[in-house]
Amino acid sequence: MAGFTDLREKLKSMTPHRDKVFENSNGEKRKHRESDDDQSDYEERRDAEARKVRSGIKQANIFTPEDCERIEAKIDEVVANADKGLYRGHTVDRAPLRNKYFFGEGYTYGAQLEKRGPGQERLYSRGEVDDIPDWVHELVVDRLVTHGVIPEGFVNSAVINDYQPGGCIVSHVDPIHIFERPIVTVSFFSDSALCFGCKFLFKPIRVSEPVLYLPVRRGSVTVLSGYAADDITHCIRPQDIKKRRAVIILRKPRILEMDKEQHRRSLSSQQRHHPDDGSENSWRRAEDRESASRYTRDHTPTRRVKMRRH
Ligand SMILES: O=C(O)CCC(=O)C(=O)O
Repeated sequence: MAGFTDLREKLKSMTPHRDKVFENSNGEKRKHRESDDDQSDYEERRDAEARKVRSGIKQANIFTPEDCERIEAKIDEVVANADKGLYRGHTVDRAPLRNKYFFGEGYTYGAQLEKRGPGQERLYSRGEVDDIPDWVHELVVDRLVTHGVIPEGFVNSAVINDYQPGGCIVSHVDPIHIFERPIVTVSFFSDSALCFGCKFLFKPIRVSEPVLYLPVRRGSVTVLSGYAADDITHCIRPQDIKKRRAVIILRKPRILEMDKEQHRRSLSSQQRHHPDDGSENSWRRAEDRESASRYTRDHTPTRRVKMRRH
């Protein structure tokens, strides 16, 4: 039996790092470990990937500290309104150390547990979240249009994330079937970093080294498209939120073909079962049915399974 008497021998026999002897051009021999090759291959691949990510990122400093102060005061008003319960049901999404406020269009994450996950997200129907506040257009979107960052009329979804120190957003790709590119974010209150290509582990929370670490300073605009938006995940790590930070995410949701199909089907079934009596109530019922058909979150109050949100 090939037994090992010394554990160190056993470990040596198991390690993949076998030494090779290389001779360089002047005849000197030097030891080279396979692990060095692996390491440098890995680093090259990582650098190449970081370059691809960079090619899909643009950043600009458009908002002065004074602009930031005005916008931050408005964000505080949003927080106060939410605390007073002034918003519609799905405008506010609270999570530990991170609250989200959806305006214009909000999205949810799929109906049942087995159907949740990337690709299953759906837009809420119109009216489920509040409209984009005027100040977001006046103070933020219009400036971005003036500076040529986005075309006029591009934005119809504005989400505010408000992070407390240690808050985070796990690695994700903004759903490609929901949002057009680019994805535009503007940072407020404090400096932080957007990281690409991290893996999260939980209990306790740990995050792997990023492929790319991108500082996102107060007042800076970050525009993601191409590889940076579609082919690699991005996240905010807990260690990168040292003070309260907020971000406004400006996007354009696509009109979903499956939503249009569901809409068409619900309208024809509505015609069959509830011929229009012309009253305000019939109009409301039609709206409710349309809502229900597009609205895919499990509303059963007793079965709201908590999922990992970003
Ligand atoms: O906080 C940020 O800068 C990014 C937020 C983000 O990726 C998201 O909410 O989807």
